[in-house]
This record gives sequence, structure tokens and C-alpha cells, in this order.
Amino acid sequence: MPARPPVDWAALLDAAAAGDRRALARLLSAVERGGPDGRAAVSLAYRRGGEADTVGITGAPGAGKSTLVDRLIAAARHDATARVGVLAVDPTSPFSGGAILGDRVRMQGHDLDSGVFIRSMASRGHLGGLSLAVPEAIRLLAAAGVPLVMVETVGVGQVEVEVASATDTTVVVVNPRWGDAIQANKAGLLETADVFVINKADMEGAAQARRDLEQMLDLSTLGAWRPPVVETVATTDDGVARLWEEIGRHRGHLEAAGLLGPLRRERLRREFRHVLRARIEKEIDRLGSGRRLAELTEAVADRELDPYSAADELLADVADVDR
Ligand SMILES: Nc1nc2c(ncn2[C@@H]2O[C@H](COP(=O)(O)OP(=O)(O)O)[C@@H](O)[C@H]2O)c(=O)[nH]1
Ligand SMILES: [Mg+2]
Repeated sequence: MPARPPVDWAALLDAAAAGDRRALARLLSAVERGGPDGRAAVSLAYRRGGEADTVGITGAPGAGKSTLVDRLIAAARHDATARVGVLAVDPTSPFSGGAILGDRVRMQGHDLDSGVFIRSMASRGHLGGLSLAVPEAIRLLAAAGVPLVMVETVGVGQVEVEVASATDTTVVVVNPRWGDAIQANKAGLLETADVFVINKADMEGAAQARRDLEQMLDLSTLGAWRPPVVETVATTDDGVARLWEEIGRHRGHLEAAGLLGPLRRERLRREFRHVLRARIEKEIDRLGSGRRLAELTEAVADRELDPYSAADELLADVADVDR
């Protein structure tokens, strides 16, 4: 079988930077798949450099995130943002499934706008999962010259918090009558949110949700930034201009306080640790499926070896692996 011709990643990135959406899509697919292609694309993006402003939109399924993102795209384009990239992430799904298709349909209005690039992401084969694939995809968009990337993620679990930490500004979307969930998720919400949105403010309970959030904020020790609480009705665009303004105000705060650079450096440190962890885990899996692990496990069971010494021996094998 003839070998596949090697992909010219640099040419693809040039094309993507010139506005070729199919080239951009191919690069992002490589990142999403991980593996050698993903590594080539990521490494190229690192060499090219470039930074994008990044905004994360997170919240429970059905909270109205996609509708809001759709409105925020319009606000950004209205502000003459040259290009907007959107990554719609669903950590619960290994495939781009139903909910994400719904997003596609809802955001379709912008599909005719060549300055808007919308992409669904699922974990697929990527070694480090979405918490690596998302920052890599952001970096790729930045290297292609996209100045603003929005990331929609579901929920407030661990993966989502990690994904949220990949963005400069994180918007947490809640709905009226969300009081109990606010109580239960206090720590996670405070750790994650730079801006709170009470979307579906046309429904009963918005005032109560605001009181709950403000009270939670009153009772917590905050830094120089107190997350504002914005009420929106995404379906009618009510409050969206204010939300866009608060997102800008948070960016202004990061810049004025000199936090943006350190934040991005810390993100890269974390990414590196994550890559290392993923690689080491893979090695352990590889060895763990082998005979050596079975032997050592039996040796421990037979009390010929203590578990620490057995672990030392296995890890010594890992270190010996030729690479
Ligand atoms: N009443 C009302 N419905 C909304 C509002 N925002 C979104 N929706 C609806 O809520 C449903 C879920 O919205 P969607 O954006 O897909 O939520 P996501 O799962 O968080 O992305 C859709 O039927 C929207 O039309 C709002 O402000 N008020
Ligand atoms: Mg959605």
C-alpha cells in the first residue's frame, strides 16, 4: 500500500490564517485525535505563537449557554472583532452527539459569516482528554490569528473546572430557581466564575437567584475582583450587551492588575504537567498489561516483596524504556 503523503502542517496553518475554514477544521481534527498528527499541529502552533482572548461559558445543560454564545458572537462581531472561534465541548460524550448538533443548529445564523468558526469537540482519542485537547485547540486558533475564542462547556464537575481554567474569563450561567444548586456548588462556583449570569431572567425566581449569589459573594473572601451578577434573557438579547461589557471589564481588570501574563504562564506550566502525567500513565498502562506487573503482583501476594519495592521495580522498568 502506498504511504500517505505527509501533511504539510505549516501550509495548512498558513491557509487557516488566511481564512480557509477547511484547513482550520483539519488542524483541529488532528488536535482532537491526538497522536502524532495532533503533536505535529500542536508543536507548530507553539512555534507560531499568537494569543487569543478567551472566554469560557459554563453551566448546566439547558441553562442557555449556546443561545448566549450565539448572542455574544453577534456582540463581538458588532465590535468589529475580526474573527471569532467557538469550541462547543461536551465532556459527557465521547462523540459529537445530539446536544452538540443542537448547538450547531442554533448557532447556524453565524455559519454564513466567514469571520465565525464554530466547532464541536468531544474527547475522542486524545491522550490527555479534553482538559488537554481544549487548550491545544485554543492555541491552534490563536496561531491561526483568531483573536477571540469562546468555549462552551457543560456543568461544574472537575473536568469542566479544568476546561474553564483554560480561558481568561469564565462566565458561569445559572437559571432562576437554582438556589439549592448554588448552595451545593459554592466552592466550585467561586473557584470558577469571573462573571455570573442568571439566564432565563424572564422566568420566576431571578430576583431570588440574584440574592443567593450576592449573599454567597458577600460571605466569601474575594480578591480584587468581585464577580458581577448579570441577568439575561438570551432568547430576546436582553442583558447581553451588559454581559459583553462585563466580560470586557474583567479582561481590563486582568490587564490592569498585570495578571494576564502570569495567568497564561501558569496555564502553560499546568499543560506541561498534564502532558507528562498523561505520558506516564500511558507507560504504566502499557507495563500494567504486561507479564512483569502480573509477576510483581503475585510476588506481593506471596509476601516475597512489599508493595513499595514492587512499585520501585516496575517504575525502574518504565525509566528504562527506550524512547
Ligand atoms: N425562557 C427562556 N428560554 C431560554 C433562554 N435562553 C435559552 N432558552 C431556551 O432554553 C433552551 C436551552 O438553551 P441552550 O442554549 O441550548 O442551552 P445549553 O444547553 O446551556 O446550551 C432552548 O430551548 C432555548 O431556546 C431565556 O433566557 N429564556
Ligand atoms: Mg449548548
